[in-house]
Amino acid sequence: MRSTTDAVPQPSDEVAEALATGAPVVALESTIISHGLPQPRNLEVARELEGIVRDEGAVPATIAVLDGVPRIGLNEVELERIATEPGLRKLGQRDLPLAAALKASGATTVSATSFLAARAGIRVFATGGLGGVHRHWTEDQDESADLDTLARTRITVVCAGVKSILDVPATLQRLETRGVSVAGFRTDTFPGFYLHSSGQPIEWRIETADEAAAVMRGQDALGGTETALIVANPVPKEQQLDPELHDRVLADALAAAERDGVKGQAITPFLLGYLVDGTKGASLEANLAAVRGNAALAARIALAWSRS
Ligand code: PSU
Ligand code: MN
Repeated sequence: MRSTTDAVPQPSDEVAEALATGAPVVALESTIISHGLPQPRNLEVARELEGIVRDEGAVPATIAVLDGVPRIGLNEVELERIATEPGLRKLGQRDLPLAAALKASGATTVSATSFLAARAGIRVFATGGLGGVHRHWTEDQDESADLDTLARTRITVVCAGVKSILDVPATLQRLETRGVSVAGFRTDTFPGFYLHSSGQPIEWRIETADEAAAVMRGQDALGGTETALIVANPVPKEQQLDPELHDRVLADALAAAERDGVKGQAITPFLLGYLVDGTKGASLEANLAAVRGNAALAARIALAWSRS
């Protein structure tokens, strides 16, 4: 039989040791670094997120594919590659076997990161905003692979909702249809990524990291299809983007994407970049505030999970 070892997720020594001893570990994605944030801020943020997870007492595991190998936990030099390497690919779950075979490097989206984290034995993952159903879905059926992966992967994703560039009600509907559990963290409405609230109600609310861990135990006890838990953690109101500015610049961004024919994998980075420019960096600050909060909460959930 041929060896398949190259495609097997490879944890760093630190992550392997943490997993072996049952210590808390938090997975972090890399597409937000390579495609979601402008340079040189992206490298600072990559380091900062790892620091936040450590300060809370958990081990960070930033995930990416380097020279075909899925890596779980990156060192300083590898993190720098993700932040600076020109033309780095954006890899969803379906791209992983191709990257492995062709020894390609790429940053992993929520779908690829969730898949690899779960395979490596990591249960908790922090990101900014999930992908979802795009506006104009009826024309091009653009729905992020994030949703499909979360419908069949046992992972807890802490996020500030889904990116507000999307059709949020349609995305929530898809999560319901696909059986993905959603809980608001100290909120009754689904967060709006850059905004504290998207205005969409959600049915379940939890107040503590221990409650999140209890839900995770419930998932395992019930068995059945391996589905994810989304812990929707809003950006604090004081740090959100001004809603009026958000709506105005987003409308411009969507019109620009349509005019320029931006589609597929390129549309999310295009719209996020447009918002950063159009808000003179204010959207970036709100995005970062959301991600920081998610990294800290994910670490607290990983701690509660490791104790349970
Ligand atoms: N969250 C952020 N910024 C990002 C992303 C998430 O704050 O750039 C990335 C994630 O990797 C997510 C991806 O999986 O955007 C969604 O891309 P698409 O819509 O092409 O599936
Ligand atoms: Mn897409």
